[in-house]
Amino acid sequence: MTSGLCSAADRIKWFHKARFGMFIHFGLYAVPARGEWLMFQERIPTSEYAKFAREFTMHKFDADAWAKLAVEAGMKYVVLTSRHHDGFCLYDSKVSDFSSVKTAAKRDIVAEYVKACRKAGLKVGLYYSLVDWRFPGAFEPIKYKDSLSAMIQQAHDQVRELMTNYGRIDILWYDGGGLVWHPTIKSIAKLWRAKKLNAMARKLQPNILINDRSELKEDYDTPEQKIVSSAVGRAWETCMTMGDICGWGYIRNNPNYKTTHNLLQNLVTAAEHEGNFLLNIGPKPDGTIRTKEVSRLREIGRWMKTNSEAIYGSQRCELLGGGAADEWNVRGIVWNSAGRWTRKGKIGYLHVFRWPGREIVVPLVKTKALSAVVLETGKKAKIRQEHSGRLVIYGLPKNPPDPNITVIKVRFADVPKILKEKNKAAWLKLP
Ligand code: FHN
Repeated sequence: MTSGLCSAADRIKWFHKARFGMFIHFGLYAVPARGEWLMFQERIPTSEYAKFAREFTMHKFDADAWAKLAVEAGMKYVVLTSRHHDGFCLYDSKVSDFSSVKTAAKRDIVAEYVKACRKAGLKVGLYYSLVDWRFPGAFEPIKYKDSLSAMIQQAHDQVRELMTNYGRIDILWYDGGGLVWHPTIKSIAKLWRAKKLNAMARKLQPNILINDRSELKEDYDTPEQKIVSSAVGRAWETCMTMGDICGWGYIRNNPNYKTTHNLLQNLVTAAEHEGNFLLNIGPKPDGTIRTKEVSRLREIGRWMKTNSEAIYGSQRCELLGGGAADEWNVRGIVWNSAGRWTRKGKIGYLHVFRWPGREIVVPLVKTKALSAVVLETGKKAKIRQEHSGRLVIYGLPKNPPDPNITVIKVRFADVPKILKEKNKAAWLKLP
C-alpha cells in the first residue's frame, strides 16, 4: 500500500536496518510497582486507582537520559506507552483529564520524549492501548454498548491527537484491542473501525509504520516474549521484557531477570531471521531506570560497539543455524550447538554462543570461504574447506574472546550457500 510520500517497501527500509529498539512501559502503574496489569488483577476501582496520580510526580524524569541510554545500548528506535490499558495518558489529551499533564506531574511526557529522541537521532514510536479499563464497555461490550462506543471514539480521538500534535511519529504501536471480548464480536478490526483509524493515522503521518495489533496486518508482526519469525518478506519484531513475563511496567521486587547473555542471544536470533528485537524497560515512578536494566543495556551496548555490523540490516543466511528455511532448520534439527549465522551480501557472521575452543566446524558449506576474522579482537583465523562441505575455522583462542557472544566474520566468494545432501548418509563414508 502506498501512502503519501513513499511505498510500504520504502517506509520499512529503516526498520530492517535498525533491528534493535527500546520498549518503555511507563505509567501510573509504576507508583504501586506491581506491574501494569494491577488495576485489573487486583480489581482496583477506578476512583481508588486514580488516587495514585496524586503521587505520580515523576520528579526525576529526564527524557534525554532515556534517549542517551537507548543510543548507548545500540538501539535505533524507541516505543513509549502514551497510554496503557488503565487509561492514564502520558500526554495532553483534550478528551481525557486522566493524564500526566492534569495531575501531580503537570508534564507532557510524550512531548519531552519525542523531542529527546529526535535530538538523539532515534526513530520515535508511540504505543497506544485501544482498550481503556475505565470503560465498563471494555468488559461487558453488549451490556454497556454506549460505554463501548465512547471508548472506541476515544481511541479515534486520541490517535488523532498523537498523530497531530507531536511532529513526525515513526511507529504507531497498537495494543489491547483484542482484550474486548464477546462471542458475538466476530472481528476486532471492525469493532475498532481499524481501517478508518489507520487511514487517518497514515494521512497525518505518511511515513508511519503501524503494527498488526489493530488486528489488521498493516506493516509488521509483533510476536511477544518469544522469537517467532514471519514468512520471508514480512517484517516482524519480537517484544520482550528483561524480567520474566509477569509484567512490563515497574515491579519493585522481581528476582527473575534474564542475563545479558540471554538478551543478546535473543537479539541475534531475531536478527538471524531478519526480525527486530524490542527490549523493554519499566522506569520507576520518579522517572529513573532501575540499575539492573541500565547495567544490562550498557553491557549490550559494549557488545554492539564491536559487533553491530552483524546485526544492523542483517539478512537470513542459508548456512545451518542461519535462519534460512533449509530442510534441517525447518525440521528443527539443531546444527552445531555453537551458534547462529547472520549475513550481509557475501559476508557471513557466525555468532558463537557456546565457544568450542581452538576450532569451529561448520558442515555443509557449498560456497568458497575466503577469510575469517574475530570481530572482538580483529584477529584473523585460519580456514580450510573439505570436499564434504565442512568448513573448519581454526587457530582460535582456547577461551571465548567475548564473555557473551563471539562473532566470526567470514568473507565468502559469493552469497554463502548450503551444500544440498543428495544422499544424507554419504558423510558416513561407509564401504
Ligand atoms: O496487556 C499488554 C501488556 O501489558 C504489555 O503492554 C504487552 C506488551 O506487548 N502487550 C499486552 C500483552 O500482550
